[in-house]
Amino acid sequence: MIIGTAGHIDHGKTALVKALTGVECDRLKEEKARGITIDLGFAYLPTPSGDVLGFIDVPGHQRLVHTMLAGASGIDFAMLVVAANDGVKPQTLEHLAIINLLGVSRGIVVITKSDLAEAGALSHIVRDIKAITSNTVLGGCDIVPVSALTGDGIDALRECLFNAAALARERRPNGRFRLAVDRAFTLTGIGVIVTGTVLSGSVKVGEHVKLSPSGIDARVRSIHAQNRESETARRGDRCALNLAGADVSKDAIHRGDVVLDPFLHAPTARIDAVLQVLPSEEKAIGQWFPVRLHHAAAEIGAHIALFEDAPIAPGSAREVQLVLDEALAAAVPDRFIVRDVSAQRTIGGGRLIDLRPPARKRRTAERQLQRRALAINDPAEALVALLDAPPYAVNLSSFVRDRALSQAEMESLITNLHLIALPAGDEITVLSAEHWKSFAQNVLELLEAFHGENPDSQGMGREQLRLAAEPRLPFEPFLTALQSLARSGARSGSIALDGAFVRLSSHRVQLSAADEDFWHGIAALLSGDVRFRPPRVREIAAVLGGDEREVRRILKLAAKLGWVDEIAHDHFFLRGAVGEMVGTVAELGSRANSPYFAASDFRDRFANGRKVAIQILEFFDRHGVTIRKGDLRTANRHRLDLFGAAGPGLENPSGGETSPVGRSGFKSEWGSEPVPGGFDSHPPPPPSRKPIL
Ligand SMILES: Nc1nc2c(ncn2[C@@H]2O[C@H](COP(=O)(O)OP(=O)(O)OP(=O)(O)O)[C@@H](O)[C@H]2O)c(=O)[nH]1
Ligand SMILES: [Mg+2]
Repeated sequence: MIIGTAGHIDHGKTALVKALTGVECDRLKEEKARGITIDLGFAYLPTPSGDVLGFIDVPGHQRLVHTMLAGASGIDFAMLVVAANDGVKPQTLEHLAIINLLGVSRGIVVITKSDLAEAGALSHIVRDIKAITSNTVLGGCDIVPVSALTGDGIDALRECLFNAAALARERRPNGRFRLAVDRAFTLTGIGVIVTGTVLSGSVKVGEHVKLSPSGIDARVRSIHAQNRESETARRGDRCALNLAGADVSKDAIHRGDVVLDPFLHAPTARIDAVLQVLPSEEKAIGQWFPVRLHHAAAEIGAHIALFEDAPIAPGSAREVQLVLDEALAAAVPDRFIVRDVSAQRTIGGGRLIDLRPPARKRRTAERQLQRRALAINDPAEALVALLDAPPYAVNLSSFVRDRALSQAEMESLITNLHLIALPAGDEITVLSAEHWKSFAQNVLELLEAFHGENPDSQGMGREQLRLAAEPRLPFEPFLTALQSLARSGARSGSIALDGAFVRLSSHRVQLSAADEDFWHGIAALLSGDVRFRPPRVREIAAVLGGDEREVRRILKLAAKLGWVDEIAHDHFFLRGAVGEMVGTVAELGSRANSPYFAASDFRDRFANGRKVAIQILEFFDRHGVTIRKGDLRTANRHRLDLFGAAGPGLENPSGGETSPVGRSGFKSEWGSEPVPGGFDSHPPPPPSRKPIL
């Protein structure tokens, strides 16, 4: 358990910690000379049960509230100190307000200097203390008088703290690792040490971490947890980490940085929050109000953006957007405090609810619904509410990252809430079972309507389908969703994918017998060794002895059906050959040291001459398969599957093997299997069914 002092200057906080632990926290020369605390002090006290209590001693000076905040944000238990001979003073109130806003729900009030109390004074002070704490987290807590000078009451107080520690909820190391740095220094022969409180998760010696927001990589060389050498640092421990890494130095690390699991590194400068304004504030908080934002041990300039025009009245709470001067390493639902820009007073504080809010459309009804869901502390409850608000699909990977949840916690969200997970690349998008069902239904209805209106079309363009389908999914999860539907469709006969087109499995475009014969004649001329330099319309007509216009008509029809692609005017390539060439683009574009390739690199693979090679590449440019930069190009991995499927009715019409690189290109595009698959996956899978992640 970490105990933090709080209270007005000179009220005896440091003397109290010394009386309890024997440790003198005021070590700086200036602190000794002036008799005040300037920086945070740390002390430890072993308990009879073998535990260790950590103490953070903070300054009471009104100009050092920012330092008090850096210390107070890592504590579990507050020890609010009031001197018997001085009573309640401004920083007694300000520190109490801060403890309250930080949600430090456990604590005690200690009346110090009881030896200086005049007769009858104690009862007055107790009355005042009850009055100021009544509507705060410390309301109804114990109030104990002590004297650090005579030792009166110290043993009883120590006993109280031991009891509180024993009652403390066991802090399981849940979430991913985060430690808020309050000090960084170098120890001769050891290296860089950072100290701070572990906010979530745990870390072991030897593990890799990142410093955020700087992004510096480090390895944990050794750990001291609660003042003892340890293999692990856990949530709630005060720790010293010895960090090693090429860019790790004392000067590169600052108070306020966060050491974290590399997965969590995603600093942000715009955050939605719930802000509670203190009743002591004289004026309402208006639009774009400038503040100093305190979060964990960090302090950053920020502005408050309101979602409504009316200012926030003192004593009330409102959702706001915090726009920060610099990026911050935060998590939901971390607490924060805001103070005025001249650092004279605390204005209010609250909870962070969304680390990546949109900059625009902040006031829409849709966004309000999302904020209401995001403001829920419990991750499972928040996710359920979020999945029930538009757009009904949530990027679970960023949801769990921004709440610092572990992989196991993410998996149990999917299982316990019976979510449909759509993995795409490194990210997982989820839908509720109910919305997945309506999505699947809607896709079927849209395709049916499309075929009705376009009977001779191969299918609906998948982007057109994506934009029409409800709920609307982002591009990559949408592809995974279609794959899933197509796979389940193989059993229940529903949808099929032909490259960039989607159709009902039952939909077939029929050619007349004569056209079919003619097409087979043409296809034979386009396939085999010549598939990368096939004859043009005129040449085909000459060979087959047919009319050029007829050849063109059949080829245009075949193009509509996705069997061929018109690379240049009157120059048609079989879809399979185009797929193979995309495979080569994928291969050239994934070379580790030179992902950009020249037209000649491409031409050399197919021996089809410079002019044709350039026409093919320009065709790929138009379809977004390649990205052009001057005379060079690279592959656009999001489009590599556009020409993935060969035309129906022809077994491998190109007559060649599909290049293995092309195949792997498609595979990586589709990512892993969706979970669970398809229409007939309802009712939701039993909880025991482990998601494929
Ligand atoms: N008589 C008496 N004096 C005390 C007691 N506790 C502290 N003092 C004296 O009060 C003065 C201030 O004590 P500190 O412990 O430094 O006060 P503080 O709250 O830590 O002050 P800041 O950290 O600067 O806010 C010192 O001169 C102490 O010796 C006490 O119980 N009795
Ligand atoms: Mg002090």
